[in-house]
Amino acid sequence: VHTRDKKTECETLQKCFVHLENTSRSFSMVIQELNPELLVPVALFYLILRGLDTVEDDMTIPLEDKEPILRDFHNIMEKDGWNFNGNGPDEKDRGLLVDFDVVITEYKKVKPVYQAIIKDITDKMGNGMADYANNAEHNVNGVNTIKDYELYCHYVAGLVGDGLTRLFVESGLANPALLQRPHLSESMGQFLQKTNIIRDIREDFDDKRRFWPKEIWSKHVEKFEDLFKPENQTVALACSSEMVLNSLRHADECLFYLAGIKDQSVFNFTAIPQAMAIATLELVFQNPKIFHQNIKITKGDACELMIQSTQNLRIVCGVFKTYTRKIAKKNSPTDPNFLEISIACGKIEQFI
Ligand code: PS7
Ligand code: MN
Ligand code: MN
Ligand code: MN
Ligand code: MN
Ligand code: MN
Repeated sequence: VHTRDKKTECETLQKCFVHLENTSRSFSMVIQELNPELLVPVALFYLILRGLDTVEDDMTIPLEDKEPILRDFHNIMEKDGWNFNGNGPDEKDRGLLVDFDVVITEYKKVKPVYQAIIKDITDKMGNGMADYANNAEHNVNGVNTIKDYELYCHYVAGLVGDGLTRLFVESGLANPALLQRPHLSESMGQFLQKTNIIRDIREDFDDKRRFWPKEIWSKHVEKFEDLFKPENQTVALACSSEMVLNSLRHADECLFYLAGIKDQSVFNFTAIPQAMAIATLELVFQNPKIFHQNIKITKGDACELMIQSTQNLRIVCGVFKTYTRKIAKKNSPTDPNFLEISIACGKIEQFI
């Protein structure tokens, strides 16, 4: 059921949707089926943050050019006609920034209350990303403490959870009580981002970016690059288990968050990425491939998850249980975090 109304869309908005489809496989579909009140605001929120992330991710942009763009992006996104040609030729979403003026034009047509939320989150995220851009204070040779790791995940994902929750509540589609429990929207973002960081370890390493915190990896290996050596596979897997455990601890709060969503289209939009994340977490758990290549859940599994996550909370809890049971099955008593992982999986069993 596409709620998007193509006939009444002007040319710039159509171009925005082309960029949405080009930049995200998983999000474009769920965004286009959102409640009409939020469809366009959330699509533009996505494109603005995707643009910001395309600057953050590009390691060919010199830091002296990158930092001011990240810090000022919340003003840049309001400059009529602005676009950016500075990405390297290999940056996958460079086309969005080359054409960014269409996003700016459409953003300015959004209801002012929604614009204010989008701008506030972009301001905080851009400044947070700049703090962590390579060789900056928090990220000299990678992230150091678990606290720094969680602060990075707050900037790039926890804040998205906050902004989306404010949009859902402002439009009457979610329980306002969610705003009194900011931990829950934070966990929705943290769970997605931490799972992404575990899965992307090889790709990020090749890009000279290190998001696994030293406080965790140093318990298992002496140098970060040792994680990738075949002779260290056992300790590297123990390290990845600790990373998985750290992410898994958000799973129960994600299910509590989903219980606060009233609207079916918002439920689907919020539940699908979480279901994909728990399946991805199971896939990366005790999987030595993560240190050598980028792995993904199969198309078939993704389809199945999409169908299940668009039913109701009970079914989504069932999906979480299915995958935490698989994690528990792979969990080994020789793993230093065996007991903790087993407890974290057990917590999910208590849900309806
Ligand atoms: C506004 C829909 C639903 C309460 C582009 C959706 C990068 C995992 O780290 O490029 O560069 O490798 O693979 C989405 C909470 C954010 C968090 C965040 C905006 C869920 C720019 C998604 C998505 C909150 C910052 C994957 C966080 O990108 O990552 C909208 C509720 C964007 C959500 C980034 C990461 C997304 C991510 P990386 P990716
Ligand atoms: Mn990215
Ligand atoms: Mn990024
Ligand atoms: Mn990336
Ligand atoms: Mn990625
Ligand atoms: Mn990543």
